Amino acid sequence: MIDRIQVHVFRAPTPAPVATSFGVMRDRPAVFVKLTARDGAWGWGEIFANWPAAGAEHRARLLIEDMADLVLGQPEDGLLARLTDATRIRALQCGEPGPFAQVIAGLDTACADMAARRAGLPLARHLSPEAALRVPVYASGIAVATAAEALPRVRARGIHAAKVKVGFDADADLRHLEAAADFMSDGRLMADANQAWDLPAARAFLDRADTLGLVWLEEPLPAFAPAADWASLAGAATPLAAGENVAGFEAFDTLIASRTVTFLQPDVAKWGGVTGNLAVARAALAVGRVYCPHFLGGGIGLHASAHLLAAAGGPGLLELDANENPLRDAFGTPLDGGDWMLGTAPGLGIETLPPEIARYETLALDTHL
Ligand code: SMN
Ligand code: MG
Repeated sequence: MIDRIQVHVFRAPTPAPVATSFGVMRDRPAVFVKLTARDGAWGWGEIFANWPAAGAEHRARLLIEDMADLVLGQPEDGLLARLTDATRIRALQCGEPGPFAQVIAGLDTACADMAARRAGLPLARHLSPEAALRVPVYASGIAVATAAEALPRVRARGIHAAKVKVGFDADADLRHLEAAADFMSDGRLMADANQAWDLPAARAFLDRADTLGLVWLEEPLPAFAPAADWASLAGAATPLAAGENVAGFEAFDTLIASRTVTFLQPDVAKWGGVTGNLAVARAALAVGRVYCPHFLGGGIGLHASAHLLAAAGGPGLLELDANENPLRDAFGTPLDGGDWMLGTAPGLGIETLPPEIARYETLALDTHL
């Protein structure tokens, strides 16, 4: 039974704002949540906080002030379904299904970490006894205009797969993308439009990029674009990727059944936590799709994404933000060449928040029975 909720909000300055087609991240936020059970067992999770810019502190307060009464005194098992159902009306009344789902995602991850710790197993092995303890990574968070400087640094780290952001200026994007594809010709290159285009613009981009050998083109359309639009792009030589802006089992089932997206990218901190993301991953793999967890945040969510990918299996890649972020790196970046090493510690392998991030803390809240 959950006895205590502790939530910590951090904001680290960033030397290089992360630019996307829809906006710029001017700092690096993170919301880490710890659940403690009556028997003393505990687990960590991460709640999505990248957007809106002021969202991190709001999610921590939403958890403590609007949801804790439905978490404390409840069993850890079945939290995702129970809390999703129990908060449905509150989320509707607040007009905030996203933040509620993101808080629940972090809580579910904490419950999964707790359960694996109780079993004395790494989370990946608790979810799947045969899970590998290393997964391949790709570098992300790179605006295509900066690829000429960023990609050599990525490859010098032994990472030979990278995703660049497009959707800024079509001609300039393609000029930079062609150079990036040439540089990555012996590696793997992906592009992410972050929902920047309508169908004609997406088709025009694909017509010019389809010969570059991209492993995937991510979110060429808004997640809410008609399925027929997604389907009309699916005939291109470049496979499509999406998922970071999809939430709910039904929505993912529909996306997977549409067969328009080859790479499914749910985000463990945005919806579903470990429970939801593992189910989506397995459903995708069962029909020959690929699970590539979306994640661009702090260290707890990244470790959880690595364990999820290892547990799900398949040819997917772990997203590793190439931008400086002390709220990620302080938890360790255990790379061996282009692989992330999970280690054999119980759960996520995270005992306490690294002391070096304390100076970035903006809010700490704590409530218990
Ligand atoms: C992304 C989204 C938001 C901020 C940075 C990067 C991107 C990703 O969609 O896939 O990481
Ligand atoms: Mg993306």
